[in-house]
Amino acid sequence: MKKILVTGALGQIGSELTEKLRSTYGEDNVIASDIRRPEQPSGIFEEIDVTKEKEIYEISKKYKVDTIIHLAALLSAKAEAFPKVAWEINMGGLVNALEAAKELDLKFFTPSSIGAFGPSTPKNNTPQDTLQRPTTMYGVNKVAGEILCDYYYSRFGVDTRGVRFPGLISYVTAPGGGTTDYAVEVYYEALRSGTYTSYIAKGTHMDMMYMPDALQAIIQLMEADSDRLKHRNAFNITAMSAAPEHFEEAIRKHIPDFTMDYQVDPVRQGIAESWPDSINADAAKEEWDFEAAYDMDAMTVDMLEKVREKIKKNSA
Ligand code: AKB
Repeated sequence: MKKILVTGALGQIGSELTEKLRSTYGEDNVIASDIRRPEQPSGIFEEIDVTKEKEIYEISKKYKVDTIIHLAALLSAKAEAFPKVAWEINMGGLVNALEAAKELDLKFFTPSSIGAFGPSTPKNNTPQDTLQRPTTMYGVNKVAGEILCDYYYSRFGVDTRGVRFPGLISYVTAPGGGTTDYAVEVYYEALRSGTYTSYIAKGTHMDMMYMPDALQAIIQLMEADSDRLKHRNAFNITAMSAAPEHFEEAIRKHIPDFTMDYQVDPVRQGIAESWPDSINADAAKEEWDFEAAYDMDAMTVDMLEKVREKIKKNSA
């Protein structure tokens, strides 16, 4: 990768990825884009509505990029509330981005998710290649997106690559409309009020990952030797399988009085239950050497420190 366009650059992944790419590949070699302008602009930014057929193409051409990292998407809970809009953004945006990559001969990354699996998928140690019949609109978009990206690779030779992200935990930009968002909220509430009410039930396991590992995964996969890749769209990756009580336990090591109770949201609980409890990420390790650096305890130490600083700064 030398010159990169990021769509959805103001989102949870995009805001941090853009900074990391700029420090790795050079400030002027990363074009951030989103549907709205940032409040505090820094670096090159372009407004792009991914659902407009030619906008990704025009901006990619204007800056002569060699890679598109397409992140613009609606997450699972939001997509369940607005399925038709989700289809338009998640699938319409993806096909426009893939067309730009095809026309301009660009490398291409877009994330899939553990949401690409469904209730009939093996729940534990979910294999890389397995049954995928998701029961959510987000899952339908993700599995269709994986197949579409593979199609652009085999039919048109576009160098498409992707990972199935687990729930991502970060302190810079809040996730919006996901099922795994509780795993971010819990840290803020632990520090603000010492208590958190989880909308996901005790004992509900999902794969999770700290954002630095997720960013590393994107860069490592995009820089991986193409000849080693037997899979493309998309690789299972994970750092931990966790339920709400595991966050409670880890936070209590630092905030002993922290308490957690439960008020389950049936929609997000239903989505969570349709996803795997733990996925197998051997293919990512074998084909491009991916291994997460942060486990629950290391992530919790860092999250509490960073969120504490943020709360202090915002209240100053
Ligand atoms: C969501 O909860 O929708 C996302 C995801 C796992 O894809 N965080």
